Amino acid sequence: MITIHGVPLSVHTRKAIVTAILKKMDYKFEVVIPVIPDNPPPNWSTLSPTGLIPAIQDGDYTLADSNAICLYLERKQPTPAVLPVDAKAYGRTLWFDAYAGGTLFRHVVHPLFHQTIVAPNITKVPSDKAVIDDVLETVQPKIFGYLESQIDGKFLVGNGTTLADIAVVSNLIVYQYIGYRVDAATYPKLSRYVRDIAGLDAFRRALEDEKPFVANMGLDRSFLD
Ligand SMILES: N[C@@H](CCC(=O)N[C@@H](CS)C(=O)NCC(=O)O)C(=O)O
Repeated sequence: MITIHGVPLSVHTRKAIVTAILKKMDYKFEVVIPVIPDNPPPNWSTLSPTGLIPAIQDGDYTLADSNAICLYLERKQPTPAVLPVDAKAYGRTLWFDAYAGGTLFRHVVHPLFHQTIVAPNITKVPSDKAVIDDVLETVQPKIFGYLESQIDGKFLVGNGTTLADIAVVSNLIVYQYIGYRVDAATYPKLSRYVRDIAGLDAFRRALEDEKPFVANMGLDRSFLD
């Protein structure tokens, strides 16, 4: 059985969890919270050379990085596939996974999560309102506008769930956990898309398992009601 190390409500850990659930792979979970000093286990730098979550263990094999992990799971359990066979669809899927991690997470979700949750609650530093305002007013509109322009149907790529949906929606769940909403008037396709993908069985199960962590951190789960 695979062990997934991380926090279930983290953007990148959820990617590994949803992929494992979709593929009906057995996994167990070990909580590692890198932002809490001394929380990671002693062998953490071996499991995750970057120190980031998630990392997995499969027997004596270890692997870090959500993208590497999801591609590993895809090879280990090819069906149902989260990567399309068609070359263009495959490329588009990898593009959205990269965009989700390198742009949506890095420039929107991570700074908002850091300023609203980590700074005031964990590192005990006041939130920087200027950073939050810049993300919401300048950065986010371009990114959400781009995603809105790319949605044409239930899924980002083709007719089924791919790593693109898992990566993008995993980000937008955390975005909503911290109290923000994808405005349906400005982004009607994106708002509907997130709701639909978060309602898929694999996401629902992952989100159900996150409940205790969400409650413990005082996050906002009302968008899932
Ligand atoms: N490229 C990495 C990014 C992982 C990442 O940024 N994880 C975040 C949580 S979602 C983390 O570990 N943050 C803790 C920290 O920054 O110390 C992946 O896809 O796994």
